[in-house]
Amino acid sequence: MVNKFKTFYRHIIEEERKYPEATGQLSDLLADIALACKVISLEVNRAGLIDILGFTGEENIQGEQVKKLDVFANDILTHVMKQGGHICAVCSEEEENFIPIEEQFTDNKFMSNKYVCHFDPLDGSSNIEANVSIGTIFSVYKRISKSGPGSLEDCLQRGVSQVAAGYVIYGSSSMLAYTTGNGVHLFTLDPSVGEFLLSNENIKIPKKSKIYSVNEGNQSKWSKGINNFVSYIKQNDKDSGRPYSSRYIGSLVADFHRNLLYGGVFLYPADSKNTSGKLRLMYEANPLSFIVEQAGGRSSDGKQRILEVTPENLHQRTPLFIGSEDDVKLIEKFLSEEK
Ligand code: AHM
Ligand code: MG
Repeated sequence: MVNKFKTFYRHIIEEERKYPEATGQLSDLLADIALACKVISLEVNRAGLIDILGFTGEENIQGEQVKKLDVFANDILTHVMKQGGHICAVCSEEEENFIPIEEQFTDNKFMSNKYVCHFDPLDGSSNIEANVSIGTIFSVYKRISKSGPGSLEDCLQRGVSQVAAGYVIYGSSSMLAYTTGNGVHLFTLDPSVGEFLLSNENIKIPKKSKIYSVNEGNQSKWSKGINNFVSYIKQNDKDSGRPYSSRYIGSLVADFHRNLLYGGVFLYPADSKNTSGKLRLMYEANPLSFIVEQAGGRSSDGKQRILEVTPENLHQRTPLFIGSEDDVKLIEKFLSEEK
């Protein structure tokens, strides 16, 4: 009963108290992100009612059309981050370059801007008009440089250096999942009190699953290894739990969230058209990989652990195989045998 009524903020404060050297800044920063996501959740829920849907006519730097809600989500997250005073740079999937942020003085107190945040402000936005679940993905790193506004070096760190990561799914209810490296915890937004309330602590993803999530329309462009894996899991063999069921929403946060809870493997491989895959290392793959590993799962680009990939640019893409440990290992095996 006690745990059933714990707010996100109380949870992160209690987590932070386990570390005597903690200053409380990370808790404040995560609370700021949650606040921005509550506002986004409200707008997403109202999207069908007000004239906010539709294209702005602009393209993001990936060459895709940007919708108004993407712009809104990006603006609110950036604004809240700048205001909070804890970060030296914001990186967003919607912005070509990172936004450096100056140190601030608040109430005559110097705020050390020791963190960097990365956001995919509204992932799966092609689904907005169909009322399909979409989400915000975030991750937090400690800065490398000593002071002043952040640098590219601060922003381009390997996923293993994340100090926090999470996502908010805007679905039949809005839910927030996060990790600070001490398990994955899930909260449900109660709109009447305006708080994310703890719903599951220490989520563990099943080790093996019966679900695969992939855009099968790309099959003719896949490598032999991916084709062999997908053919294999569709075969009938009761002992090894085949065939698997296919579940693909086309909204990464929604596909990932379902697989986290039920077990499953999500694949977005490289193919003959997208030779580095489609998804972004810094905004999508790294935060979800931190979460899946904290939940006992696995994440790989087919050759190595996603979290160990050294990034070269903020918008770099990566193949992604993520989910239940045994299934990701099986994909890696099929890929290693294709040569
Ligand atoms: P985006 O909305 O940030 O561009 O995200 C990319 C989306 C993911 O949510 C989803 O997993 C994937 O693109 C689906 O791609 P596809 O339509 O090629 O299957
Ligand atoms: Mg995205």
